[in-house]
Parts: sequence; structure tokens; C-alpha cells
Amino acid sequence: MADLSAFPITAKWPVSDPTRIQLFSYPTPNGQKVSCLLEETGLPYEAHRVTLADADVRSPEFLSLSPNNKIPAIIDPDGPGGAPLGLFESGAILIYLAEKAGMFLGATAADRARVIQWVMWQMGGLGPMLGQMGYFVKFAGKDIEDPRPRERFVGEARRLLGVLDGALEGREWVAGDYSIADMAIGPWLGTLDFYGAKPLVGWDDLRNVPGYVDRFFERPAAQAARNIPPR
Ligand SMILES: N[C@@H](CCC(=O)N[C@@H](CS)C(=O)NCC(=O)O)C(=O)O
Repeated sequence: MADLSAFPITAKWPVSDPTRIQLFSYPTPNGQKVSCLLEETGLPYEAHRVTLADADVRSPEFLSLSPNNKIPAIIDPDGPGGAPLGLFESGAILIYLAEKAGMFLGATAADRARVIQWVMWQMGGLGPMLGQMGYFVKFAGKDIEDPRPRERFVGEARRLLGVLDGALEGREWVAGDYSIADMAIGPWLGTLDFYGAKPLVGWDDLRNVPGYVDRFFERPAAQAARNIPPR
């Protein structure tokens, strides 16, 4: 049986079943992506609740696995060659787990390249831009009177949603079959209600994105991921 005691994180978040994938997360959009994939694949896993408080994400135990002090992170006790593998960064985790399960990564080499293209688009574009927009629209408050950060991020969010809308023309999912690209993108689209930003980004003018996000959250795994691990 795998011994995970060499991972210092297990001192603060003890492992019940070391044969299972260990997920260290919180149900934010970046956390939901990986929980959704784990639910979709049926890979056995154990979820540990790591809040965004410094006492958790900046603890030495958490930093030992995720030096960027951000959720999600995993330990796969049965990694390549049978050795345990620790990973952080949701995009890397999605690709690793999809490869391990042999699911949701595209059927051909070309499909796989397109799936990864859209995962990268989410990681470098949609996620960071919606996150910054949410900060300036919902949280920054009166202390920041300069309208430019808000305008910049709202404009980028609107542009990126337009790109996605175009890519979804005539398609159910962004890269062909349902894939980790949709699991990366869907949870971020789910933040727009919370930010109260739908009117700002021209939501009602989008032809395809509203139906896409509804389709995504109709999936039981996507729905379940919104509460894994429970808040
Ligand atoms: N690029 C990272 C971003 C992860 C991320 O931003 N996580 C946030 C929650 S959604 C977090 O852990 N924040 C805690 C902090 O920054 O202190 C990924 O995709 O895994």
C-alpha cells in the first residue's frame, strides 16, 4: 500500500485511504474543475477542505505540495511507474488525470491538441480575466476610483466570451466531444451571476454561451463539484 507520510501536507490533512487520489481543494471555479473531472471519471479519491485563509493556503504543510499557495492540488499515490506524484495548477492536474483515466482528452492526436488549446485558453485568458473583472466589479469598492482597471477587465471578459461564443457555433462542446476543456471553462462561466456581471459583459447578446453553461451544469458531476469539498 502507498505510504503518503513523506508528503508533509498529510500531517495537517490526514489521509484516510492512501490508495486513493488525495484532493486538496475548495469549491471555487479552479477547485471545481478538478472535482468535476474526478466525479466524471469515477477515479477513487478523497477530498480535503483547504480554505483560502492564510492559515491553510500559506501553511508550510500546504506550501510543501502547492508552493504557489493556491488550490487545487493533488497527490496520486499510484503515479507514473507506481510512485506517488504530487501536482498543483488545475490545468496540469486536468491533463494528468484525463490521461490517467483515458477519458475527456480527445479521441485522436488532433482532438487532443484542440482540447489542450482550449484548456490553455481558459488558464491564460478566461479564468484570470474573469477573476480580475470580478475583483474590480464586486469587491474593489470606492477606494479605487480610477475606472480604467474595471473597464479593461470588463472589456477583456466581453471579448473572451465573444471568442467562446463563436467557437460554440454549431457545437455542443468547445473542442468536439465533452472534455476537460469544458470542465475548465464551465465553472468560470458560473461566476458571472455571483459577480453580478452578466449585463456588463453583454450576456444577453451571446447566442451560444448561455445554453452551453446550462448544458454544463445539467451534468451531475458539474453540479456535485460546486460542493466538493463542502464549504
Ligand atoms: N492557476 C491556478 C490558480 C488557482 C487559484 O487562483 N486558486 C485560488 C482559489 S480559485 C486560491 O487558492 N487562492 C488562495 C490565495 O491566493 O491565497 C490554478 O489554476 O490552479
